[in-house]
Amino acid sequence: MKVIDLRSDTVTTPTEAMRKAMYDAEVGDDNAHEDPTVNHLEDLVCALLGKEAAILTASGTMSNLVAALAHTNRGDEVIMGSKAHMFWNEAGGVSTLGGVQVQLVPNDKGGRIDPADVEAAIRPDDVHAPRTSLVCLENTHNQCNGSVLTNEDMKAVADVAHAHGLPVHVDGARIFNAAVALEMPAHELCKDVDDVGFCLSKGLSAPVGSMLCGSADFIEEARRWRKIVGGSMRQAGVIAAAGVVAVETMIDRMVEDHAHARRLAEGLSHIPGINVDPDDFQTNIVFVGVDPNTGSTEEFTDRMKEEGVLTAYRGGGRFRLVTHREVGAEDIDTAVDRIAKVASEMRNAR
Ligand code: TLP
Repeated sequence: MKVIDLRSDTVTTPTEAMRKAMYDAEVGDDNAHEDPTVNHLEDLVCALLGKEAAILTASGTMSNLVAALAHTNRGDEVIMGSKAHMFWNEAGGVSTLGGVQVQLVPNDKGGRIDPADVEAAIRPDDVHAPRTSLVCLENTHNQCNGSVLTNEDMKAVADVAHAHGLPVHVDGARIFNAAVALEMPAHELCKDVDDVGFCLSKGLSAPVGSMLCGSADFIEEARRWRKIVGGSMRQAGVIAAAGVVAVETMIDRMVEDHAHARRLAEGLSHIPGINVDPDDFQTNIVFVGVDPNTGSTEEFTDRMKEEGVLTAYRGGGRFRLVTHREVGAEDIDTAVDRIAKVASEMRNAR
């Protein structure tokens, strides 16, 4: 039985072209900013994101962490959405290592935060209050069905933040999914925010790495913080070489992942016992609700695993499926059939 791995787009493996580029990569010491392949990748992503400077980090978590560390001081406060990956899934790094606390404002279904809520959350200059020093957005928004923030959504928050002298960091782990879904260049999408981190190792299929992009001053500061957290690598051109292939060849094909997510959601929407509205999904992430009359989400996803369909983010009555380069249309149809079988067997057993 072929296993269909829909746990995440992080499961994608490097392409032949990436492996070859890694083998052939010209390298130097990136700790001294002397690796020609890393420097080339930085130039490419600066042009793509419309920012002055960039650094390579080990992961999306590290990009978010060094961004927060570079923007804040101990005792400060960071504002972010109530469903932010930075809050839920990054082991509390900003608090643990930065000594900052987080204030959450509600995320709506589309992953947006309300600029009025941000305004209300900004602390007054008062000895009793921590200092607000950063506002974070997430685009696409993982927990909110992979939803896309438009340039206007991000600008509305950035206008409030900037009026208070605060920078805006975007956890853009999947920013190119957003740009592709909006049919808009990423630099246009990100022009009103200060910095953006994005992952090379998700839908872009590179094996390792993330890029953080922003102003030259900010990236200089982030470079220090990357050193402090142990993320300043040496001959990192071996990693960057795959990143170059990723940004040059893997962005446009994401339309396929989005079409497959749509096909998946439509197929699943006809299955009794689970709840999926295809209109909820704009990119490559599909959350599926399990009707309590069918059984528990844990039971359902365990059964799916036995049928060779892997999922993640299970709990709270739902689980997540993510499309990527290594699942084709046929795999999607097979996954739908297998999930239909599980749903029917579980319903009949009750
Ligand atoms: N997301 C992963 C993990 O949560 C398991 C996934 O499978 O979706 N920001 C966002 C929005 C992310 O979704 C992720 C990873 C990260 C940051 C962190 O990236 P990594 O895993 O490279 O540290």
